[in-house]
Amino acid sequence: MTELITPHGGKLINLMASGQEAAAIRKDAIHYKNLTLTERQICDLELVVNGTFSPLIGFLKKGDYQSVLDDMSLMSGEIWPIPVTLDVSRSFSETLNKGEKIALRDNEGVLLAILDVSDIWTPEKSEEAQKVFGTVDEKHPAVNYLMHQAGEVYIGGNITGIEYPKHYDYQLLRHSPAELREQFSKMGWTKIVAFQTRNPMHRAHVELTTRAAKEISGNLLIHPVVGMTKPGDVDHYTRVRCYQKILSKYPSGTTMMSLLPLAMRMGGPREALWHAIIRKNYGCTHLIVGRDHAGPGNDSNGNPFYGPYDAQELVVKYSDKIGIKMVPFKLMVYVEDMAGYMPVDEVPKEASVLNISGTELRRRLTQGLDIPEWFTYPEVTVELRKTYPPKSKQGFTIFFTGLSGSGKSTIANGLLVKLMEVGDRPVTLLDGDVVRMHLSSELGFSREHRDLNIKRIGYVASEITKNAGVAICAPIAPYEEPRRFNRELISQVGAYIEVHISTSLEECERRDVKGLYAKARKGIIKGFTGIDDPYEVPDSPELRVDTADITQEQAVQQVFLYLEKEGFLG
Ligand code: PPS
Repeated sequence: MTELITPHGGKLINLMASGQEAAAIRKDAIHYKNLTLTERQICDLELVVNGTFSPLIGFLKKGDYQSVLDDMSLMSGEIWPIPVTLDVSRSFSETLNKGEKIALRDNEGVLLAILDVSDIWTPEKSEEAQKVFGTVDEKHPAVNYLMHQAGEVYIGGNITGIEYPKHYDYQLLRHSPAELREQFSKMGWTKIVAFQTRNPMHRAHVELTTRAAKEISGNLLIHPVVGMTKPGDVDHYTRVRCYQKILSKYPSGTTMMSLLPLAMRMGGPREALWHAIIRKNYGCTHLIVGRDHAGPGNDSNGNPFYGPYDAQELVVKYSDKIGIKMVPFKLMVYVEDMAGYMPVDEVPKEASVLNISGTELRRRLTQGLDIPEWFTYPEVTVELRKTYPPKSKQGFTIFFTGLSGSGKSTIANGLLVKLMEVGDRPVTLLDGDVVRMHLSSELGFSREHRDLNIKRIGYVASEITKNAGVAICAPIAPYEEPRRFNRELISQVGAYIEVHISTSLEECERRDVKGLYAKARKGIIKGFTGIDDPYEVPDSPELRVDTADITQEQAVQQVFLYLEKEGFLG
């Protein structure tokens, strides 16, 4: 461990072993127990090792943990508001002894660090939730994580870093605290205000950050979080492309950007204080804290988890003690008459004010509607439109389900041709028989095998959908559970449209194109859907089509018109 003292931000810890030490430790580590870290633990580890979390020198030990919960400080008295803990399963914890070393690895087995286990304990999770986040409501993302994803047992101890987690994205935009302090020093920046963000930036943010830098007569650090943010946030690739466009809007030489691989907790006031300590460690002198800083939205009763200015109050209270000042900001709104932005509390009473919320922005993007220039820069809109294309350009999966002989394949083939005629997206047909030949050739028709078959189809369809293509699937898919699974998977990356081909068993059996019903009735084929294996009728498909009394062309038209009505066709 080294401690660096610089004019920027005081003491800074670095837990990375030197090359020689690391080589020796790697040899010993083959005898240690291994722990594969989760995504969040890897974020935490990187920031403990590189000094972002100074004065921490490992994952919290039991005494420090309790002190953080009760007093927002370590046992040494230094302010620390968020428990940075290493959670593991009970079964793993039972193999451990205090005093042993364990190897912390990423999911490819790369050795990242060694932990000297000094404490092993079972935390009272609801106490932690209540004391740190002020609630046990599982709608709070960090409470939800704590209750449902975090392991039952915590292990605390000091860390020795061996290798930083690999980042293949934006390497030149990532800095350790020491590197950033060094850069500030080179540029002669002495007063630096940091702007923390997990969202794309627009004109209001540029206005706000410019005012903040002027207010302190200093420079600006755009410091976006690219580790883990709130589920559902705009992905960091899109955001970084937007930030890069935004950077050109500041007077040259005044502003720089660095990416922070922090795993946010959305912990409101305590998190704001954490953000302030982190920025102090990066050599900043000020942090902008706006309205509802690091707020997780509303609780189960529809009320905000934190008051809009709770975070500002807490940061101000501890500002002197932690050694960084706050630049508070109110919500910035666009005042039409003045053709400019101003803090909401400074707007003259009679003036008309404009604002576009994140939700409204998403709506406009997915419907291909105008994004006004008073709100954001055209270059930013172009980047956002790449990630949120209008429905007519998004990928989708159309999932036919129904009995053998119900007409699924015929309609799927007809629809394939219709969509090829339109020609605006690549289309892939995953027909039941074809999938069974190429993707699931080793599978039979047991429940287990059918589930596997349907989930494989769902996986392929989700990849096609994610990449803006159309996947047409046409298996029997007789069971509800794998259908629901696919719907959930695919809905995250595009639209999912379930079409139940509801042609009756009698009609399918009457057609018996392949002669399989006859065989099933005679018991030559066992476990045949509709005969001696169930078909669970979908409760609420997007569309139901019965092919008994209509032509094949009419059936295809029904599906095609549905797609048109819902805005999937240009
Ligand atoms: S499933 O349940 O979704 O995995 O079935 P799927 O992959 O669509 O395969 C159905 C085709 O396999 C033939 N076949 C059977 N179907 C149902 N039950 C049993 N036991 C069975 N054995 C073989 C049948 O020809 C199905 O094709 P389609 O096109 O649906 O008629």
